[in-house]
Amino acid sequence: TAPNQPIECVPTIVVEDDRTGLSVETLKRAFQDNLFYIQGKFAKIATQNDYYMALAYTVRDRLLRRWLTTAETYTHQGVRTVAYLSAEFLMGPHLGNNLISLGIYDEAKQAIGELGLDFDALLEQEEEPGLGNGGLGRLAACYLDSMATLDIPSIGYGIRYEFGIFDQDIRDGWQFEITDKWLRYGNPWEIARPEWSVEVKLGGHTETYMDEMTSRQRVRWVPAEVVMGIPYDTPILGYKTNTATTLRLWSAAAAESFDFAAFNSGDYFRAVLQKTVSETLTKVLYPNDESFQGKKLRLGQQIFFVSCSLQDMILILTRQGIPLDQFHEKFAIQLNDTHPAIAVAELMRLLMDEHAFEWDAAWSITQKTLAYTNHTLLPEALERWGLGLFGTLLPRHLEIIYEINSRFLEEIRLKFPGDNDRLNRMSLIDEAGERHVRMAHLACVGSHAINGVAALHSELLKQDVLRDFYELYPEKFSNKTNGVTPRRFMVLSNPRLTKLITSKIGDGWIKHLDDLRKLEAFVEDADFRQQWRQIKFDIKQDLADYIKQANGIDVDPASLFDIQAKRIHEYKRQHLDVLHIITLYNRIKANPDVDITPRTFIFGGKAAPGYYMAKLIIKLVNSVADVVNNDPDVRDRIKVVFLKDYNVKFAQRVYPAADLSEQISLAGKEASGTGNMKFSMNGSLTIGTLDGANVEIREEVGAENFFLFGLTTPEVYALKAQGYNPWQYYNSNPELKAAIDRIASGGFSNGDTNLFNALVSTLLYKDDYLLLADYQSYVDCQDGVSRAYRDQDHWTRLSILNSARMGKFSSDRSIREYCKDIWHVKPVAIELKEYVQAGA
Ligand code: AZC
Ligand code: PLP
Repeated sequence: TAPNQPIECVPTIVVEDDRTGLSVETLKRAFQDNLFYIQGKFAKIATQNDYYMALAYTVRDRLLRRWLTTAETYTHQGVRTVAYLSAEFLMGPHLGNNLISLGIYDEAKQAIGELGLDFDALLEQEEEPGLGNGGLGRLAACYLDSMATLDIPSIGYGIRYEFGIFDQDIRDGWQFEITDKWLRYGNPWEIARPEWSVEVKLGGHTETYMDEMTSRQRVRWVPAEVVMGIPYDTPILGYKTNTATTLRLWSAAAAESFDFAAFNSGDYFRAVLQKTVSETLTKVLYPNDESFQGKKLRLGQQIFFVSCSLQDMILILTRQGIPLDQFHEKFAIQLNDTHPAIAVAELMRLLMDEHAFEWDAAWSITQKTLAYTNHTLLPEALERWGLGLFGTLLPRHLEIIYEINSRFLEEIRLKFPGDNDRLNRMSLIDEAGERHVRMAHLACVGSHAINGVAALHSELLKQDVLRDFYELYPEKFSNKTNGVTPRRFMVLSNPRLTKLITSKIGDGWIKHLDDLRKLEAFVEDADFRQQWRQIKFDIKQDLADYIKQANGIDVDPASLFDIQAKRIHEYKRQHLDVLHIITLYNRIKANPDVDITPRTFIFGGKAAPGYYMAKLIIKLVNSVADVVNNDPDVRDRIKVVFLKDYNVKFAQRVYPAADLSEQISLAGKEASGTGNMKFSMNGSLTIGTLDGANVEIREEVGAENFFLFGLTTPEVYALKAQGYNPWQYYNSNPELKAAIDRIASGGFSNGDTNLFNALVSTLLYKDDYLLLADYQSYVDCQDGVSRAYRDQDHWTRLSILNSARMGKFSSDRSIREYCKDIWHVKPVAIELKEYVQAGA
């Protein structure tokens, strides 16, 4: 052979790349490397957080090729993309979820174990990004997971709050709020992209000028303030796919160039201090769930993230050389409630004032691009901004809204001549009292699609809150029942059940949740039922250990775990649950030997800091707990536990441990609920009203497998119309009266008859949420639950059937429906590229 020919007999040495390799050995090496070179620590001085960070970076490295390939593919192909605009993304911890999506959970666990560290403790170490209040923000997070998993080109746009939802402590039974310093030790999942910053204007005035190029009058906005938006990107990896999409959150910073005058005039100090004002814009999440507070800072947050996001989309197209008249072909924008509804006016402004579009062209693009999801029927949650405040902060947007309104009212006049009431009802401006902009109306007019989040809710929108809009634009309306991701809420949070299910039906269900139906074939298999029951018991034991450590209360894992975990709100009726507990307690006090199915009542949930009644409900739960848990007559048959600080981490712990899920809102008030789905998937039975998605859950699992009680929505309307009188129920129902009396007479407040007075009198004199009307039906239904639980084998059958029939409630199904009916976006498969030459 010639001397320069390669000699074949030298074996190839394969070295797995430390940033991409997935074997246990490579993960160990990469982990140690990151500990040393990224965290700058070695074993002797490393903290738990250093180890967490080292593992997080090890995982992030493995996401990056997928992420960059996804971004490059989308850019290169100019794909149609979903932009999900939401003021809240309640993501929960990333580490475990990314390990599951990458398919290396077990390998990582082994690697960390072999290094002598506690893997679960590292997962626990992650400070969750709590950038949301509850259901609405968590839904946005589930949707990102499903869009990535289904290979849908998508980007989530939101706000990078420095402080997310407060941490809740309980002191003397009362809620105590603590700031959520989630960024304190750094966030390994995000990458700042200051080079893609944009500027947002606020305040000031507008003026007209002659545009030389087009010889037309145009409007110029001269702002009083300019704030810079810096994007921070987090990869969202789909489950076992190459697609990794992006969550892009905006952080506010001072726009230096703007205060140039102050700098030049020598007022350097004032100019620098001024910076801190801009930065407050994204300082903190408003902690109100479903109650509107017309604060200027909040409107500032809304325009800030909406303007940043729209400008970003325009830049993305511009960089690709795509003309803006194709904006609606390239982006489908979903407005998650009205928080981003200012997008209607902002997109118009950007197109007209900054890109020289004429009104009609801009309006056509705007309407074709935007779609609006409504998440609540509660009147107190509907956003309406006083014109004074609105015009001061957004003078140009107000002009645009007036123009949209005048054209819109003209349209109504044509369709409904002479109907002045209708004009007043539908106007974007509420003229009664202090004038307001109605954001839901703006969203309806500016969007091509409007949807509710469960079948009942979507119907009620059409009949009630948005009835006029439905009559005008019936074709815009549809329903998209919510869903939740089984990756986080089953695979990650319930590994034991996942393993059992997979051993029977394979793992296809994780991406095709309808496959869970195959479990029905095993319901009559006694051995399978035994395994199912044992797993539930073990998980309950773990929760019991947690309760012991967190609250110092001993609970019996064999007792019925009855859980209500969600934001505290009167419409959700945690206090109805409490009335039932007191009723059982009264029965025991009347006859200590009464036959009672042992139960552990577990509550979790935060109250909005300014919502007194919700805080009083928390105090009541804790006060009842103190009395019931310590009364020797009770003999441990009932226990009451309030677990503090309900968040995503906590949710993942409690859903799998429930026997009974409490979904007891007044019919017609809960738009959908998503907690209801998470409980049920994990084999919990539901006691619930015909509200929100409960209706559909019951349809799926079968009426015989669901504990139904309470008034229906039409009955609620009828009862209110006829003049509801809570006293009637109180006076005619001895158990109800006894329960309320025990609270009123100081039975849970050491004789203090004042403490719960506000709560008692609200129930007796108002009772907007009809607790008294639903009480008997609820207690009877609970008695049925207690009887059913005594037949453990039968209960297990129902539990299995509940899981098996939850396929509909995967967020994958919801996202497919949005794609098909609203977004018209198709999946794009990602083929992985090599960016790094191995061994080069
Ligand atoms: C919630 C609804 O109350 C809840 O029923 C629903 O499941 C969830 O949205 C997701 O759609 N709404 C909110 O959290 N907040 C607002 C302002 O509607
Ligand atoms: N908060 C957290 C942390 C959650 O995980 C969920 C679950 O969906 C919710 C709130 C919403 O709960 P619900 O649908 O019961 O209101």
